[in-house]
Order: sequence, then C-alpha cells, then structure tokens
Amino acid sequence: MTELVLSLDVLDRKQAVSVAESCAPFIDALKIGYPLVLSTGLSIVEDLADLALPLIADFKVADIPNTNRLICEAVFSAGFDAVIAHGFVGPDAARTCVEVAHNHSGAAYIVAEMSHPGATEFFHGGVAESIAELAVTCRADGIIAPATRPERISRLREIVGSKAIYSPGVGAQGGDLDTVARLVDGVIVGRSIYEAENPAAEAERFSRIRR
Ligand code: O7M
Repeated sequence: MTELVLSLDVLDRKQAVSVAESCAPFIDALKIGYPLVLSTGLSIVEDLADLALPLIADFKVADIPNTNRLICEAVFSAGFDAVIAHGFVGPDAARTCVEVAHNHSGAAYIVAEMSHPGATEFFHGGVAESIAELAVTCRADGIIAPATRPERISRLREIVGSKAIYSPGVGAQGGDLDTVARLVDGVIVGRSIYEAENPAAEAERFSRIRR
C-alpha cells in the first residue's frame, strides 16, 4: 500500500480544519508547514489532533545542530509525530533532528532531492545521492524525493533500500500519480486536493494508490 499524505498549505484555520476533516477518511497523514503555521500559529496542531492522523512538520529544518535541536524539540512538544529536515547541512545537524525525533518516539525524514525545476542546479551531480547516504547513516526514517523525476526516485531507492520514500510533486507540479505510487512509500499531494471544488472527492480519487 502506498500512503497518501495531504499537504495542508492553506492559510485559513477554518479552511484547514474543514479540508482536513473532509479528506481524513482518504488520507494517511497530514503534512503541515510554514504557510499554515505562520498564518494560524502552532495551535493549529491542537485543532487537527482530533482527526487522529499522523501530523508531519514540514519545516525543512536546516541549521546548526543546536538550533536544529531547539526547533525539533518545539515541533514534538507541539504534538507533531514527524519532522522533515534538510540533509545538505551535514551529518551532525541532520542526525540531531533524527535523535530528537526518536527520543520523542517520532520520525524524521531527510530531503534528498527537491521537485521543482531549479532543484537540479545543486542537487544533481551526486549531491542527492550523498544526502540519501547520509540519511541512511544518520538512521533517518526515510527521505523526500521528487515525483517530478521518477528516474531519480529509482536511483535514490538503490541507496536507501527499504527506508521510506515520500514524494511530492504529483498533480500541480506535473508528476504522474500512478507512476510514482509504484516507486514510493507515500505520495504527498497539496493543491490538487485542497484547491479542488470538492477536496474530499479529489482525495478519494488520489486514494486509489492505497489499495
Ligand atoms: O502538491 P503541491 O505542489 O501543491 O504541494 C507539494 C508540497 O510538497 C508543498 O508543501 C511543497 O512545499 C512540498 N515539497 C515539494 O513540493 N517539493 C519538494 O521537493 C519537497 C517538498 C516537501 O514536502 O518537502 C518535505
């Protein structure tokens, strides 16, 4: 089964709760990042807690180890179940995020390669592969890899083996759902669901990957 993760990048608290509630039966986790948290504050986590879905903090944490630790402690104290961190900052900084996550019985995922066109400028040429290796040695729970480049997911899979791969870039960014779903553990979808006239119906359509 491939999981469906809803990326809840809306700015309004009521809309966020209503979209999350209506989509809940069809999704496996909610990913929340700067757009929603900076608009509503961390209290949005309490508003979404009743849905009993894993909450993934997409703060792409990318600082020195001490600051990463402070950020991740705040993430898990707020009630998140997982955090997403950047790997390009190096093993000590990335490992700190993993350690804090595991101390809280949570998970940490490392961004190996991003999905937008400009990501190839720096992530290609061996960097994404090195970050994927770092994710393995840091005992991260998985990596983030681009749905817009399925061939890169396959390459990174060779490195991370059975670790989880979560993949954004389906739909609005052009990635093909069925192609990507066969390669990854979870597909991350935002606008195609929350901007739809009927988000629940769209989430249900995407949820065919869970069967
Ligand atoms: O489906 P979308 O394009 O509306 O949303 C995709 C979400 O995934 C959005 O929250 C992005 O910030 C995020 N994302 C990417 O689109 N590309 C990446 O390379 C990485 C992420 C991400 O989730 O990183 C953890």
